[in-house]
Amino acid sequence: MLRAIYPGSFDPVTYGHRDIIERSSKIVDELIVGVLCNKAKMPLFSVEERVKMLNEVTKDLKNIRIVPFDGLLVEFAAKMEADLIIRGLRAITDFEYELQMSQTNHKLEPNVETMFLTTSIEYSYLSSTTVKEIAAFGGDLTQFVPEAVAVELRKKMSTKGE
Ligand code: COD
Repeated sequence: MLRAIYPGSFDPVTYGHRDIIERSSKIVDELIVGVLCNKAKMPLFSVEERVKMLNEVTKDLKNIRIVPFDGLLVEFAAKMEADLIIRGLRAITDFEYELQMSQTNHKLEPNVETMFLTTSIEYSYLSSTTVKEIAAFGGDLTQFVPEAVAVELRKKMSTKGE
């Protein structure tokens, strides 16, 4: 039984994340999508909102669990009895951060390996940050996030600053 964790902020989940989730779910027996609670990161969406959107956009996938976490990723991985951490790699700019993170995690917990999936070409430019910026200026979100997420983004932007 191979169990992996795909951790992230998912603020909000994009088609890029969804693609990594779907591809990973075919490699492992169970995939736990770990959603970081950390309020210090000042996310646009609460952890409950991010979990809800992730549940919605992965409802067609069978071997997935969406679980919020706080604290160290390796401690969460140990608690979940995961064998692997999965991360997505877009451009070379991701590499330095990901290398440092995987090496730190390996020092902290040598039993958990990190595996990288390279982005699909059509999503290589896509990030939650870009999506939030497009939403803030009322741009078309169709190519970037599933409709359920676009609805939540539009709602959030219209109430922001109220
Ligand atoms: N295509 C492919 N992959 C993508 C795309 C895309 N278009 N967009 C994002 N991704 C990948 C990212 O590269 C990443 O692997 C994953 O999806 C999630 O991305 P984000 O941006 O939602 O999440 P991050 O990178 O902010 O998540 C960071 C963590 C929450 C994993 C990290 O901060 C963490 O582990 N925190 C806990 C504290 C801890 O243990 N710290 C020590 C680690 S060194």
